[in-house]
Amino acid sequence: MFTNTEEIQQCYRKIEEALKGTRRLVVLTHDNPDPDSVSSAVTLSYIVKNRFKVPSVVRYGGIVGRAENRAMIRVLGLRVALLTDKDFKPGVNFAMVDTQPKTGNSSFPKNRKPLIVIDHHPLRKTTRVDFADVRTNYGATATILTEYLMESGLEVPSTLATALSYGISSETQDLGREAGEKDIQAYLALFPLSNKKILAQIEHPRLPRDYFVTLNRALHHSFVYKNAVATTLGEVQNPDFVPFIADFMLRCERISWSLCVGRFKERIVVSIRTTNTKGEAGNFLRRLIGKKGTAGGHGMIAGGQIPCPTMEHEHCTKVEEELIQGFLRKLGYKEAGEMTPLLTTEPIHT
Ligand SMILES: [Mn+2]
Repeated sequence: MFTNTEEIQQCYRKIEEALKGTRRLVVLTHDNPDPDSVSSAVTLSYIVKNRFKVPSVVRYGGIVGRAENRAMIRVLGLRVALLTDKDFKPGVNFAMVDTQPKTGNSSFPKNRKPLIVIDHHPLRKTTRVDFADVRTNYGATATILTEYLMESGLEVPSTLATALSYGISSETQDLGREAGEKDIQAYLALFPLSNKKILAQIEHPRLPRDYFVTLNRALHHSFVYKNAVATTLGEVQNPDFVPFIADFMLRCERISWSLCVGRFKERIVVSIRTTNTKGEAGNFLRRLIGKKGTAGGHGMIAGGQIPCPTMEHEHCTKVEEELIQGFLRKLGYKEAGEMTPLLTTEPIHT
């Protein structure tokens, strides 16, 4: 069912070796962490503490924005905190989950080397690390950590099972997006151990007013061209709105590519989603953003950011406009200027 026991045990030996001399391990998620990275981080931290007896904490950068993600941390009482300068003490080493150094989506200093990387995004040439376990055929990093947990010989706390099962289901849209046999097996192993009432609370959280404000703005600032939709959100209260809206717009009939941009703290945040399983969204967005910023992702989902230090309105608008035009051109459209509003009063021809 899982990656075979021997393989995982071998990984455990390498981790043990890498951890020698470490007084404390900080497990870092990517910025604005999603359930996949939070559940992976708390699981790795649990294993390091209990199997290797090395003190460990979980840290993130950015903010936890999405209501479901906040609910997950609150309801499960997960101990995660913002990364600060105080975390960089002598004897402290770092692990990164669901991300790698220098990808532009984490707060890990560029001049440091982490000890451990566990991820399902393609291994970067620039990734220098003592132990890397990168499996791009996995739909979620949480699936990799589930395998570690199940082979750890440790008790599987319901909290972790619940977190990981939500990590897998949210990352793969209920096992429908980029999920493989491994993800399904991990989910099935976790489900009996997870707390269903808590899962329901996480999946259906109360929503803040700005959620509705942003949704309204998104609907009025979405434009369609053939099978593509582009949404400009302007300034957002939290950057998680950008991927959320990109996902939401992709649900529109006949749409197979969705681009959403928003402005948050001196950067333009970009998300791309596609229904095309061979869409290579990560590469698509990396090429689209080019040297202007950073981007990453995998087959059907991608995210990136472009720094805009002054955040001058006209400048941002121009950058966003170029992104949208580039998006349509990369999809093979030439006359990209003629997008029509999503909320049109014109009759829709099908
Ligand atoms: Mn992930």
